[in-house]
Amino acid sequence: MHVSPSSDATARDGRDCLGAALLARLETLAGFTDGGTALTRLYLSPAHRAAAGWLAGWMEQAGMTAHVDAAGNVVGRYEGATPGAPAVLLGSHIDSVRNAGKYDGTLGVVTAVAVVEELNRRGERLPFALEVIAFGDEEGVRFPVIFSGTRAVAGTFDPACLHAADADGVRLGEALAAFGGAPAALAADPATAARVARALAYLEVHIEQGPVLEQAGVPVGVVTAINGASRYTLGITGTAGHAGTVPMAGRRDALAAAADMVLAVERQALHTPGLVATVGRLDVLPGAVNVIAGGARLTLDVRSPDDRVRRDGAAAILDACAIIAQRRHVALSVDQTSETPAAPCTPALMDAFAAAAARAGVEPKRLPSGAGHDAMVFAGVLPMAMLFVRCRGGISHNPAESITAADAGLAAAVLLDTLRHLPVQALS
Ligand code: HGY
Ligand code: MN
Ligand code: MN
Repeated sequence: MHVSPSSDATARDGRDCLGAALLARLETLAGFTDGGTALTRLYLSPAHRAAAGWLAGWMEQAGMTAHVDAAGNVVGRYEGATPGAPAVLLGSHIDSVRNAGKYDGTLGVVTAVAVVEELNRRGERLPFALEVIAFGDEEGVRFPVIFSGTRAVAGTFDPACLHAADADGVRLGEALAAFGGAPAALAADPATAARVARALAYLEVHIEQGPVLEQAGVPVGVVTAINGASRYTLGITGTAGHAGTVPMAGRRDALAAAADMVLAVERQALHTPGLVATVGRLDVLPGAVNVIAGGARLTLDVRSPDDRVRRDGAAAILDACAIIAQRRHVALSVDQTSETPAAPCTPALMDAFAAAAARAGVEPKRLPSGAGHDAMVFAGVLPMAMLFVRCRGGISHNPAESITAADAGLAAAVLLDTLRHLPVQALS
């Protein structure tokens, strides 16, 4: 990463050159997909394994030792001035949603490796080690659990999630063993993968996934807090029947009940300040044009910067769904699949990011994150902070996700400069 600190123009050219190299790496990484029209890379899938292999190779070229840990994360380590010194953890995730963009998660991993590559090129060692971690399960799309890899590193892994099954009935533990992870070790002692005991902090670069930075005309932002999130799976059981013969009155139509519930979710969130709620997936059984739906299953995602607003909002939504089920004489089951509290970022690290951005000539905007991130799993475990990068139109979880080479290069330069000026004393 040839970021020369000489003149502003030269520094900017160096950053743009680096940014173009980062985008090229991200293009290559996007090629590891599970198929479909755009990028889909699910936890422990063949595409995840291929991406992990490519990434480990690049990490080693960049001067790190690299391995896949018990939970399927790719971990690269670059020693500090004293071998075996405690590490600052850097990274993000390389799993994606379905039909994803190329930058969600991967930008944070590729930026972190590029920073190590530059330090290694210069033969520069920091007062601490660096560990770059590519988490494999941030999105929680394949299995009905989330942050499996991140929680393993943070020491909060729940062995019960090894039994979570995907849509094909494959259990997470089985898939992890096939991937090269160590489910038995995680089941016996979840702390086997924990890396926080000898870590100083966690820093993450990530696209904003919203429009705030672009509207403010600012390339990078410092995250103040990450919204909390609750996820549920709702099951609705009615009575399947012949679409042509069953009278309308008295039907127990599971899809019609689900439709009522989806609108109840939207209504509650629209009328509750600071609350967002989404039904992202709806499966219908048996799913035939001439059959009244006997069953339906929907996912529910509820978020807020305020944990009380989120919990009260989720409770109100579930109450409304129960009333709809009763009125329509269908059965309703509710399974909460995850809950992650809102996570404030560490002021000293936020200030370190802001100072580095200022040294690069950018006055960063401070903003909350509506999206969840691996960083939130480290709240209360390690000092943590995030640097956001502007993305076009705030579009994300969409193949149209887009960033510029200049912004990517700036983010890498800011991350490197933050590490060179890290207030280590303020972190203990
Ligand atoms: O859902 C989220 O906020 C993140 O993209 N996993
Ligand atoms: Mn995402
Ligand atoms: Mn993400």
